[in-house]
Order: sequence, then C-alpha cells, then structure tokens
Amino acid sequence: MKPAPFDYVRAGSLAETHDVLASEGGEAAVLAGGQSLVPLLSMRMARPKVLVDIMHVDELASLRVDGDAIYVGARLRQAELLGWPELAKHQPLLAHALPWVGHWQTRARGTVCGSVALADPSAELPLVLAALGGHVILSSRGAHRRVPADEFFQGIMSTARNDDELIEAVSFPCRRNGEGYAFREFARRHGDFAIVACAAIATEKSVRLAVGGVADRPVVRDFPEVSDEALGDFAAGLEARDDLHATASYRRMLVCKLGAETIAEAQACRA
Ligand SMILES: Cc1cc2nc3c(=O)[nH]c(=O)nc-3n(C[C@@H](O)[C@H](O)[C@H](O)COP(=O)(O)OP(=O)(O)OC[C@H]3O[C@@H](n4cnc5c(N)ncnc54)[C@H](O)[C@@H]3O)c2cc1C
Repeated sequence: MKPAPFDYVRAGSLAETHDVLASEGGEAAVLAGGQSLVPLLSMRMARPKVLVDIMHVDELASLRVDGDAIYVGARLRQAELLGWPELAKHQPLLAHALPWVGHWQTRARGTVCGSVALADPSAELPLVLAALGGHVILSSRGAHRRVPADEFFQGIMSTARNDDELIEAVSFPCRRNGEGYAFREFARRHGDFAIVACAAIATEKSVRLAVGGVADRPVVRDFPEVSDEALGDFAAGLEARDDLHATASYRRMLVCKLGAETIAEAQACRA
C-alpha cells in the first residue's frame, strides 16, 4: 500500500523543527530513521499531514559524555552508537543490548531517540534506558524538560511526550565502578522484536532486573536478595500479555529463566 498524501519539511535547524511541531501539533510526525514510521505510513496506520525530517539538523547530531551520563542526540543512528569505540567503557549495558536491535541494515538507519519515541514494549533501547534510570530530554519552542524514563514510558507506544515536543536527546547514566551488567533476549529469530528481554545490573548489595516484552512498558525491580522464589513472585505479578507470539504464562516462565541467567551473568562480571 502507499502512504496517504503528506507534506514534507526538511528541517534545517532545531528552531524550524520546533516551529513545525508547534504549528501542526498532532498533525505532524517527526521523521528520523524511518524504520518504523515508513511502514506505519505505508500501512496507513499513521496519517500525518506533515512529516518533519530532522536528519539534517546539525544540533541533533551529538554524542558526548557530560558528567556521569552519555548524551545521544536525536539524529544519532543506532549503528553510530554501536560503532563508538568508547561505548563499552562508558556503558557496557548499551554495548550488550544494541546488537539485538533489529538488523545491521535497520541499525544503519534507525536512531536511538526514534526507538525511545516509538516506545514499543518489546524494544531493547527503552528497556536499557529504564534499567539504567536514564532521562529523555524534550524540547519545544522556548521550553526544555528532562523526564525520567520511568515517567516517560506510559503504555504500548504511549509516552509523556506532548505533540509539540521533540525528543532532542536521551541520556544514559555511565558505568559505575563495582557494577556488573548483562543483557539477554529471547526472540523467534535474531533481529525480531523480543518476546522477552532482560537487562540486569548487579551491585555489591543488590541486583536490578528490567524486563521488556511482557507488560505494556519496561518493568524494573530491585532485588536485595535473589532467589527462585523472589523471581517467581516478580514474574507472577507482571501484567503479562497474550499475543500471536506467546502466551502470558510462557512470558512469565521466560522472565524466571532468562532473568536468573541475566542476573547470574551480571553478578559474574561485576569487577
Ligand atoms: C525489519 C525490522 C526489524 C526491527 N527490529 C527491531 C528490534 O528488534 N528492536 C527494536 O527496538 N526495533 C526494531 N525495529 C525498529 C527500529 O529499527 C527503529 O529504528 C525504531 O523503532 C525507530 O527508530 P527510527 O529512527 O527509525 O524512527 P522513525 O521510524 O523515523 O520514527 C518512529 C516514531 O518515533 C517518532 N520519532 C522519531 N524520532 C523522534 C524524536 N526525536 N522526537 C519525537 N518523535 C520522534 C516518529 O514520529 C515515529 O512516530 C525493527 C525495524 C524493522 C524494519
């Protein structure tokens, strides 16, 4: 199928992007890597009046470490972040998770912020952002706000972003000494969205487990003590969904199995 007609604006600056979003409101869609939006347009599941292409806005190309966080601008493609030689040193969890995001072809186009904006409950990057307690930096004409990941993701493809706001960047906390990180995922084929994905962060005193693909958004839990019983209780309490790919009970079983493996790996690599 072909998309419904739309106007196309190739934004040359952040201010121009904000102007289009302010004037068109919910009728405009930001075009980043297009890996999700273009199929949605073609299936007419999205019918914006205007597409505002942000991939030529120089202010959005940043990748920098500032204080104790990595800032990733809206234009940065997933492959660029994965190819950054400093990535594993600054945040190993991102380095572990990024190869699971689609295929090299989709990572060559798709952006980090686009994945966060889409908020698919099975997507890896929203899960990592939630696990690390990162932030989403939203901007609109004359305004900026930083929203913690746990407030940003509100449901299946539903976020705290207002229609006139752009995700200007996302910030991932850097690795902290003494922490171990691990990521595992189960999908039918490598490159598919996860049926269940787990990210674990082990510290001296506790373990954090974040789970994607089960509920309508990433779910994060801190465990002072890890046991099969504690993991089982956590899995039983998740609002798991049945869909074409798996039943809710299968997803809960995967949380216990993958969760235990991911936690063990994070604990083992805590140096
Ligand atoms: C075959 C295939 C397999 C895939 N597998 C996976 C997978 O396993 N895991 C996974 O996570 N993803 C997967 N994806 C999707 C992933 O590739 C996309 O990159 C990602 O979901 C969206 O990023 P994008 O830059 O392409 O955004 P786009 O498609 O351009 O936009 C997606 C949505 O976000 C909005 N948006 C984008 N950027 C911004 C911004 N800065 N501010 C506000 N709104 C914005 C758009 O308006 C649109 O609604 C797959 C895609 C394909 C085609």
